[in-house]
Amino acid sequence: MQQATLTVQGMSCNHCVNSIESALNTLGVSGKVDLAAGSVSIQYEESQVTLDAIKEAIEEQGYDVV
Ligand SMILES: [Cu+2]
Repeated sequence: MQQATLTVQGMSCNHCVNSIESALNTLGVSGKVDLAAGSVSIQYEESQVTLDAIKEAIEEQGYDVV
């Protein structure tokens, strides 16, 4: 199990949190958004999904992974 914390720009409300967390869930990634910090903590299996795919999923929702 890998853990990482991504800095994500553009998150401002609970809608953003839900969009990102459900996009991550679709990939089988457990993610937790910290709105105040502007970060997303993720846990994922490297054999199942790449960090690039996770970043892409967040960007597809309209946010920028820094
Ligand atoms: Cu929002």
